[in-house]
Amino acid sequence: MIHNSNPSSMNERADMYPSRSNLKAQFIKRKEPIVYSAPSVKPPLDQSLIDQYANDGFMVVEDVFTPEEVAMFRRELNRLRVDPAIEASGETITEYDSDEVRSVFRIHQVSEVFKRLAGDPRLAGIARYLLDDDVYIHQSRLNYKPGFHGKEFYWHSDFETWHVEDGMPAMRALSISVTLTENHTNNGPLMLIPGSHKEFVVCEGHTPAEHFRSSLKKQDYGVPNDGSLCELAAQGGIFTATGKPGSIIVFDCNTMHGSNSNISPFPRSNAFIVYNAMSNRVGAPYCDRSVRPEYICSRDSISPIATGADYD
Ligand code: 6CS
Ligand code: FE
Repeated sequence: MIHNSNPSSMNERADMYPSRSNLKAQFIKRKEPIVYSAPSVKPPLDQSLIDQYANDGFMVVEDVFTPEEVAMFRRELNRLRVDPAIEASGETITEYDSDEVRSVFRIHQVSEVFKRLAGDPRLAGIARYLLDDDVYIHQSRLNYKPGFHGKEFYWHSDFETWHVEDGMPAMRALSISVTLTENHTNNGPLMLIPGSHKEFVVCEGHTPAEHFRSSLKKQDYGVPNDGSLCELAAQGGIFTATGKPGSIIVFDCNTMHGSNSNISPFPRSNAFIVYNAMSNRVGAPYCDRSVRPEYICSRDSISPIATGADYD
C-alpha cells in the first residue's frame, strides 16, 4: 500500500485528506493529535482508558448509566421509532430491504431526554477533555439494528465522510455510542480496528449526488477497498465492542469501524452522539456536491453545548 504524506489538494482550500477523487487507494499519515489535552490536565476517566484510546482509537466504559436511566432512554427510543412528526419529516431512515426503522437522526434536537444526554458531563466532559476545546453536536442518531432485520454498517471511517461530504477540516471530533440494549457477539455489535485511527484511508470512486439517500442505508462510496482493509486488520486485528446496556463506546472520528447484520432475535439499539471541536467547524464540502441536510450535519445550529448543569 502506498503511503503518501503530502497528496495534491483537489480544492483551493488546503485539503490534507483528499478522498474519492482520482487518487488511488492509499494511506495518509494522520497529522493531528488523538488526545488533545496536555498530559498535565487531569482526565475525567482512569488514565489507563485514556492510554487505550490514544493507542487503539477507542475505549469501552461499562456502567456509566444506571438501569433507571437506561429504562428512560429505552422508552424514548421506542417513542421516537414511531413518532409521526419524525416520520412525516422524511428524516427516518429505514432498512434498504424493509420498512424497519434503521436510524433516527438529530435526537439531541427532537428529544428532551437525548438533548440532556448529549449535554451530560459524563459524555460531554470526556469529549471536551479529548478534544481540548468547546464542543458542539455535529450529528446525533439512534441506530436501532432490530432483531432479524437490522442490516450491516459496512467498514468506514466517519471522518472520511464528514471531511469529504460535510467539509470537516481536521481530525478533531469523536463519537460516543451509548448501548441501550445488550450489545453481545450475536446481534451485530460495533467492530473497530485498533490503531486504524492513525492512518487516513483514501477511498476510490466519486461521491454520487445526494449520496446520503443511499449511504445511510447501505454505504458503497467512501468505503476502503479490500487491500486497505486487509492491511489495517493485519496490523491491528478486529475488536468487537460488547457491553451491557448503559455502557459507552468512545471512538475517534477516524477509527475504522463497522457492524454486521443482526439475524438474532435481540435488537442492538445504540444512541450515537458526535462531538466536534468548535475550532473544527464544518465548511464547504471537499467534494463537488451540495451540503448534506441539517439533520445529518449541523451547520445552522453550531453553538458550544452547555454543560450538564445547564440542563437541570
Ligand atoms: O454519513 C454519516 O454521517 C453516517 N454514516 C455512517 C455509516 N457512520 C457515521 C454517520 O452516521
Ligand atoms: Fe460510522
